Amino acid sequence: STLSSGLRSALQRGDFALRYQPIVRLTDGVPIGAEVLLRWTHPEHGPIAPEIFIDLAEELGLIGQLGRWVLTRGCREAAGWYRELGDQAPFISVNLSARQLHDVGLADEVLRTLDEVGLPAHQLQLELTESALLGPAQGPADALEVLAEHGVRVAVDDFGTGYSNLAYLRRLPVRELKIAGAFIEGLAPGHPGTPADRQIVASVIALAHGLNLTVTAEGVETQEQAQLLRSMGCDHAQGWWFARPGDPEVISRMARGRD
Ligand code: G
Ligand code: G
Ligand code: MN
Ligand code: NA
Repeated sequence: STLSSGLRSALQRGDFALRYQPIVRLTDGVPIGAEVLLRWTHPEHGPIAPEIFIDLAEELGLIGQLGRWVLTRGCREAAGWYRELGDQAPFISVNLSARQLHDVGLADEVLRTLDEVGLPAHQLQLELTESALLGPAQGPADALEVLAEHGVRVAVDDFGTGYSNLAYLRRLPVRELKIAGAFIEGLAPGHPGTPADRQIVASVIALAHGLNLTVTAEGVETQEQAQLLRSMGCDHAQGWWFARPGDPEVISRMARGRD
């Protein structure tokens, strides 16, 4: 079958998988959060990259339905962590596309979902790219304001890879910057990108802290990168060095301190 018809029937059956990747505090390695990452395996074509099927879902007008599925499942999982661990539980970090942000019902839908599954708002983080946050649209800005007032965390995903217009940081209730993995890759000693990447990463950390935001480094693959980031004052990190995206039980086990 085609990708489109495959995606439609997968949505009818809820035939997707979610992987969870810990976001750790660099000072002590404690998992303070987990990013939820959507996966889809087409029955004939095998695993499809999220960039491809999420774009397709947007084109087909299915992103609302798919996004609700991810949000509900992710929040339900996190509600389980919260029931067990209370405020020690990791928050859940959900990616939202620009299209989802511009959906007029977003704030109501998110708040209703939190209520339904019994997850406090401060246990949810929404990740938005710079390009999604740019532009003058008042509706999405108001939705983020409402969500932030309830305690939902807003993070800028892939920070540094969008446009260099930072004005949105002044007018939106952003709590955290996530440094794109592309900049972290170059932190390895001997890597050709080292001097520039180190300067960029240091500047993003300074910018974040200057604005009272926390900062997460993504795509941390080595111990050297983790140590360097820690010494640079970066707050949080995620990447294969800590854990690959995996089963939700890995997160709860880490959070209980058994790992
Ligand atoms: O593991 P990784 O290949 O999942 O993710 C690739 C890209 O897909 C990333 O940019 C990530 O933000 C995005 N992505 C993963 N899961 C979701 C999701 O549930 N919703 C949206 N909008 N993007 C997602
Ligand atoms: O755009 P976003 O930051 O949401 O995408 C996260 C993507 O990064 C996912 O595709 C996830 O699988 C991937 N990822 C997570 N950790 C690592 C890592 O250490 N190295 C690399 N190369 N990719 C990673
Ligand atoms: Mn992300
Ligand atoms: Na990112």
